[in-house]
Amino acid sequence: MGSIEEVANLVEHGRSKKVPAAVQAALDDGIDANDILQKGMIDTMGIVGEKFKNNEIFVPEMLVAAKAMKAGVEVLKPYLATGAAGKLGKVIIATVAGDLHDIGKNLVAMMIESAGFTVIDLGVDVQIDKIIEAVNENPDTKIVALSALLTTTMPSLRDTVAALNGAPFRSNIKIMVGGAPITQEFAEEIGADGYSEDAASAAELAKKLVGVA
Ligand code: B1M
Repeated sequence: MGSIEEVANLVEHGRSKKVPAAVQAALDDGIDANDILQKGMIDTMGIVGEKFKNNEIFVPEMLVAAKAMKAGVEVLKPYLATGAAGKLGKVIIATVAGDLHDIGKNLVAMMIESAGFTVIDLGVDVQIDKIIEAVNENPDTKIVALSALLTTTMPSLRDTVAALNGAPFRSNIKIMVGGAPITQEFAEEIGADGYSEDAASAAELAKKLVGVA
């Protein structure tokens, strides 16, 4: 019998090898993929983060939990993806310089892709020059999507958006930002075109920014 509790327990304790089978068992028992993602994985990472903050666990435990979640997301992917990829244009996505967190960014990339965009994922800790270069190499880019997960990398997000705002191609692209410490207010303050709180609303926002929603 599969259950969300089992997935959550395995993710929390970083049991990467066991997570895929537990996710599959939950799916086979008819549990909704979005519930497995939210309650079994995203909420669990919240618990992991709290334990880290309280010095109950340390960076290695956070890292193995992240790896376990990634292994689970791989199984969920086909159940979460819906649309035909590519039709709505190109999105360049990155986690900003200094920031190594990629789970949220990967989920956003997956949802945007399944909404119908082609996603170019530049990865984590991406320097400003690399993002500018990627847009120059892909002049048909519609959106640059930037993720920041640390309060200490919010200035990096600000600098990246400022650089994009000063680039000659600015009028051809939209900039969207997100990540746990980011707010609508901060997004507006740094001159981004849009902010969204989670991966599902990021896909909606992307469509809105290109005028199809
Ligand atoms: Co780090 N970490 N971490 N960490 N980590 C947090 C973020 C933290 C909140 C934990 C805590 O203290 N409670 C804390 C930040 C505190 C702060 O900023 N004030 C923290 C810290 C302190 C650190 C280090 C500094 C620890 C250290 O070394 N002492 C260090 C920094 C490294 C660096 O980046 N330079 C560090 C390292 C790591 C690991 C590498 C070990 C690992 C990341 C592995 C990986 O990503 N491959 C890790 C992890 C796993 C976490 C927690 C536990 C989980 C993050 C996560 O994946 N969440 C995290 C605690 C937490 O989040 N509660 C924590 C699940 C994910 C689905 O959520 O990323 O928020 P999230 O994405 C969401 C939304 O934010 C949004 O949609 C996503 C899906 O719904 N979203 C967007 C994200 N990007 C978006 C873009 C958009 C729109 C929406 O548009 C473009």
